[in-house]
Amino acid sequence: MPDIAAVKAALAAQRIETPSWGYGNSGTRFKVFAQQGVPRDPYEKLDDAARVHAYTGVAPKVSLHIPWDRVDDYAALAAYAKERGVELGAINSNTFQDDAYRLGSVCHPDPAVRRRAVRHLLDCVDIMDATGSADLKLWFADGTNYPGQDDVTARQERLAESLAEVYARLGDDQRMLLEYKFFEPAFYTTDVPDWGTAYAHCLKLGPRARVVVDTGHHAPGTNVEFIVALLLREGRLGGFDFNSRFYADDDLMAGAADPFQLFRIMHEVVRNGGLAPAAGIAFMLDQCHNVEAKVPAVIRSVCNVQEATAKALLVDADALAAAQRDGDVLAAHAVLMDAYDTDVRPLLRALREERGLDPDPVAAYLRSGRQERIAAERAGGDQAGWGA
Ligand code: PSV
Ligand code: MN
Ligand code: MN
Repeated sequence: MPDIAAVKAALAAQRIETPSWGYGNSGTRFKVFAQQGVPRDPYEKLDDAARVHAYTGVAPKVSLHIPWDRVDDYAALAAYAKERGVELGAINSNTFQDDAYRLGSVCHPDPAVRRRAVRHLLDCVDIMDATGSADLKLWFADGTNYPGQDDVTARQERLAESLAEVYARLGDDQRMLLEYKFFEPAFYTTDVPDWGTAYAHCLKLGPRARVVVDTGHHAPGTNVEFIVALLLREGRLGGFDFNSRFYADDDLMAGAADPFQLFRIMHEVVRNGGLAPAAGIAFMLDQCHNVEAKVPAVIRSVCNVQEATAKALLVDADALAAAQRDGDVLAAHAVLMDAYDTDVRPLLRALREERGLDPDPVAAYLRSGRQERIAAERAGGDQAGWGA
């Protein structure tokens, strides 16, 4: 049976990174519903993220999105984060909102547009130098809508060339994390549609290029945990963008739609050594809270990832290996389900109390009165970035 002290130590050591854009107003292409008290600038986003860390104890990093989080002085922003007990995490690029990118960015047929996109990615690396961020996270909206619109192979070549230029600019301690997504906004071909395409590019680039698995970026029925196991085995899993999907890229709270899938993913992470810091797996959230209150939603998501991790840590690895060796299908499945069916909330409550935290982070935040305070103080809060 797993040693509970070791399980607790692993849970206390896990780091979950929250996205700056999760704190801002967001919505669908139909409507952005403004909420009271949302941050008016990147500094206030960090204030919110710092509260999430204060209540959960495991969310000390914040991903930025450029240019949504544009400031004059990134070193000052990093210092501000530090003062509040958090640090800046992955820098997310944005090559999908300029008019110039109608036919793509790094895969665009026009070299001038590609140059503009690469310039932006290089600027993001400059920002990483200033903030001390280790990861450049790339998601490209590139693709085509109609058969024949562009040459699929030529687009791959342009992509490879662009990525190589950016990769060459990275420092020794910096990584490139390449995200894939099977469709949207392009509907016919997408230039990085799946893990295999991302992996092929990463392999050519070098060891500091790794794949990001955004849990919302797969076709229904895709076995995401298999992809996770495979990438871990190859040493090319860079991290996760956790969120939930019911239909497409829904960006709902992690663990809300399919907690069992999140458990299965975390089981592969634990089984394959992905929790160890040396594995270099970034556990990030990539979510938008369109209709629910934002800070408590991020806290809840962090707790959901913790719960899935706790259950995965409770899998009796010896019993599982023995049952698998014996070819005992039912016993092996039962070992996994025993862990999944365990109510880990008491364990997590105890862990938080041992660490001087409130056992119920969402309730503690809501009780604090901060939500009402920021609603009164922050007039005219900003959008996460859509339309920025
Ligand atoms: C768009 O699909 C997306 O949700 C990607 O997952 C990125 O990670 C995120 O936006 C931020 O650019
Ligand atoms: Mn993502
Ligand atoms: Mn997405």
